[in-house]
Amino acid sequence: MKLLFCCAGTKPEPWIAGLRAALPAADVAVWEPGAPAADYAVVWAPPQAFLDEQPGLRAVFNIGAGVDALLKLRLPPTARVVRLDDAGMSVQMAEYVCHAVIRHFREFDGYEADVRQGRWSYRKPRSRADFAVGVMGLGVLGSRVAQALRVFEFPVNGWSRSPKALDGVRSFSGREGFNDFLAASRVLVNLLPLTPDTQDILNRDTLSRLQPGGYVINVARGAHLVDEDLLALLDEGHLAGATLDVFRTEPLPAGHPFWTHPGMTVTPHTSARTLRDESIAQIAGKIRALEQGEPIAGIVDPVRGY
Ligand code: NDP
Ligand code: OXD
Repeated sequence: MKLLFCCAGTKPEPWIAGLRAALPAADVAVWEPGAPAADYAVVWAPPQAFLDEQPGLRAVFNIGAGVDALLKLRLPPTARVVRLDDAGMSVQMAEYVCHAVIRHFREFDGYEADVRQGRWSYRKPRSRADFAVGVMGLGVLGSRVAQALRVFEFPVNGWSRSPKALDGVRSFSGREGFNDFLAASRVLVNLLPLTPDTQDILNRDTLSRLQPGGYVINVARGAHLVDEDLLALLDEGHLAGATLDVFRTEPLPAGHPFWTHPGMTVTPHTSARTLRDESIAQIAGKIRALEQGEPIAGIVDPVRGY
């Protein structure tokens, strides 16, 4: 069985060594143009030429959870696209989002600014009942995030395509449930996949429906958010701030207003990193299952887009 590795911006040597150790019977190599036909591919942002050269691939393993960029390419007709299924990402995402929510709720940025100026001052405690958090997307990452927020006793709303039953999380679903979900939320966390249905979903109309003093946390994809609409609602005072980890153009271009806007916290697409060892173990386990004719989790539905 032959496996090719083709991941832009990723040092291949440790991945190749790890994949060889996990799959001793496999022939594992870094893709180069003209490579012989392979059965499986491990990819991140591969060139179209790679996929065109490998029409016989049985499965393409994406070393990320989001497959929006991969699905824009022409894929081998029989290849299943397989996303990373947690592999150590959900706990990181829960840390990141809880940190952002708590930092905002407890006004820790205000305290940091005070202390830097030598000021010992108190702020009035806020009621967490006034800070309902709405989590868009209750999949592998969103459901973990929603449950982590419940530990801190925030009211938590969740929105997904199909209804969900998560302990302590108020479930809203479908287009018909979206406006009620927004109206019930003050802090909005985006963990949707980027698909034609969800592109630009964070816009003036939807963000205006959040409770006054709303706060936006986007950890999914930059193209979910209409940048100018967020900036306008911040400037008008309907929104209190935002924490953004993902952007339409990455790295965030120099001079973009998000770098310096007060109330805005920016991080460089780092909320949930791909962990090499966990990912290799998961991919190798799935390849062994496929070789035995067994079903695997994490197969992407190309029509749904996630
Ligand atoms: P999943 O596929 O497991 O979950 C997606 C969720 O979104 C599901 O609950 C699904 O509903 C819901 N959903 C999809 N489309 C719609 C829609 N049109 N309306 C309402 N709900 C919808 O994805 P993950 O949780 O694993 O990951 C989510 C995204 O997070 C990734 O696609 C990626 O873009 C981003 N990500 C960002 C990272 C970062 O470092 N910033 C790291 C990893 C991922 P249903 O359950 O009903 O199908
Ligand atoms: C992912 C990401 O989709 O890192 O896994 O954004």
